[in-house]
Amino acid sequence: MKSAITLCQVPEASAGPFVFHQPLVESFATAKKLGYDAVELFFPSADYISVDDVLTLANEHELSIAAVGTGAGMVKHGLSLTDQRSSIRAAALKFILEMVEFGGQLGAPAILGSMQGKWNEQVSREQALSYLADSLREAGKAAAAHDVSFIYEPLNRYETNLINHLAEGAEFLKDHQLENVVLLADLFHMNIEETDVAQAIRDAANYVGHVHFADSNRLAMGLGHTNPTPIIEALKEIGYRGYLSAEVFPQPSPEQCAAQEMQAILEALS
Ligand code: LER
Ligand code: MN
Repeated sequence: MKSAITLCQVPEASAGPFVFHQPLVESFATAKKLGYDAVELFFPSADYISVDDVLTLANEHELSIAAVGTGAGMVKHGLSLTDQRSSIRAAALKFILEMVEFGGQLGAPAILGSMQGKWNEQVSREQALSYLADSLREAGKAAAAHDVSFIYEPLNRYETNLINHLAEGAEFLKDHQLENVVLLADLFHMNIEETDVAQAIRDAANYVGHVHFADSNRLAMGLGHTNPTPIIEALKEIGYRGYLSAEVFPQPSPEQCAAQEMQAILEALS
């Protein structure tokens, strides 16, 4: 398993669970200094910075790009893949596919989190899940052209009412035969929703493609009450070789948070 840390350049998400909000050069340098293997990027859109400029930063600091988030499509542009308006759904899918292209050129998968939206009085659960499946199919196909997966993230009940558990996510991907789409195990969401986080990981073994390594309170691992040991054992057991990515609140400070998370990752993997 490898380590990654989140870098956010979206002002609308300045209070979100992302560690570094500083200029990219500074953030890349600190991530490298603290021993991270990779960074996970949260940008306002796919044209925020050129692929070449990101590659230059990555090469200079010997960091990989673990993944690119798409949440700005929701928090900045108000887009959702399950919106009742077809124009918004189309714009949402366009945004996601642009992020898939951007990430793909960096060898990184894109993540669908908050842009999955919610079902409501205007859009039934069945209809919303059908929209979601159609978009995941497109995104999986587009990602395959770059030899990366597309990552779908079940969220906790306060963020979506579509899919809250890893098992439901795995079943959804299987039932709809969604190729090249994997699941994100965000330990914060799972702490709220799963009966047993480690067992949920084992049960979704073939689908786990990325991990947000957050403690129960969404602080760096070690600052809440999650015991990471059985979770790491489960990840080892299923042969997970991807990232443990620090999508956590930058407390008590971004640097202290990043150092704490790195220490927890090193302990977990030792
Ligand atoms: C995104 O990875 C995520 O976990 C969401 O909770 C962000 O709102
Ligand atoms: Mn997450």
